[in-house]
Amino acid sequence: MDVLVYGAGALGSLVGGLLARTHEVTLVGRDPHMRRVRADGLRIDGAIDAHVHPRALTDGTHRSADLAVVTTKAYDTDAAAAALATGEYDAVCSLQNGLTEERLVAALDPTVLAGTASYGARLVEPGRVTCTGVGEVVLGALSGGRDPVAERVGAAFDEAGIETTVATDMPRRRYEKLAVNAAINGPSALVRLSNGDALAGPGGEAAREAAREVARVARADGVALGEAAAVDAVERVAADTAANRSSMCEDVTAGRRTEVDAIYGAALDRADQFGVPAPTCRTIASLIRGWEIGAGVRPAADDDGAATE
Ligand code: KPL
Repeated sequence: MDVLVYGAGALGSLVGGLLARTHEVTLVGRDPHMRRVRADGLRIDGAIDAHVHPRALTDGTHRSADLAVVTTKAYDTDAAAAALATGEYDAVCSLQNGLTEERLVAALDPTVLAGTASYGARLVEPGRVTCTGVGEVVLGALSGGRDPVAERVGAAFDEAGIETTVATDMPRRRYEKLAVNAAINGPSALVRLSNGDALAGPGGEAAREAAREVARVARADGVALGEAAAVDAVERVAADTAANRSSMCEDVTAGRRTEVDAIYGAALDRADQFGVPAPTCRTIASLIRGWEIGAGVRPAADDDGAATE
């Protein structure tokens, strides 16, 4: 299969690099990483060892492939969609945090698959990504059910040795992932602790409550996700990634913009739409947005604390 990976940061490079063991892969990312991959190939170390030679570009416009995998930060989704809209793809699959797929659907003609990836990845230097944990890719039709395109993409991932599940219940899985992100990412970023320590400490109860709120929003949206199931998923991911720091914790530590809007913003938009109270998610969102404004990585705030770009 011909695959273009749009957003070759840590996770995109890992997934793209693993796919490149069996498929024709083009990575789209930033220099100096792309320059190094072009010159010396991409080295994967840590839990998986590989040295592969995908194409590496900094411009993802006017390309074509069987599949585009989107792995950008959630706030770059619209830019990714605009670039992909200039090319030709049979299918597009998001492996991003947050509920980004609807934005891809709004901008693109091809089938958009929903996906999650629990592989741990760290871009240690240009041209080298460390796999910090072998996880799983789950993908499937955005609105659920069986989908022949998802089956084909799942088979291609499997062929490349990526642990893959083709799921028929992506609406529930997307909300479960949102609950996990809402529970772990904000609280761990606020206390600057690893996922395990953040959940075990005094912030753990707020984290679990954020997950319960997302489960209530899911149910109001017609998706059967119980509060206990959402909390169980949080405990499982926190245990599996106990020593890792969440992407939001890494972003805050590095003084970068976070995915607060795609995670908490998405949950709160839906909470407001369905009239579900979500005070914990709202508090976490306002604290993270407040940090972003103070750090100069977010424009001034309106009354809700949302950016007024
Ligand atoms: O998705 C994650 C992230 O760091 O962004 C984890 C920590 C696995 C769950 O919130």
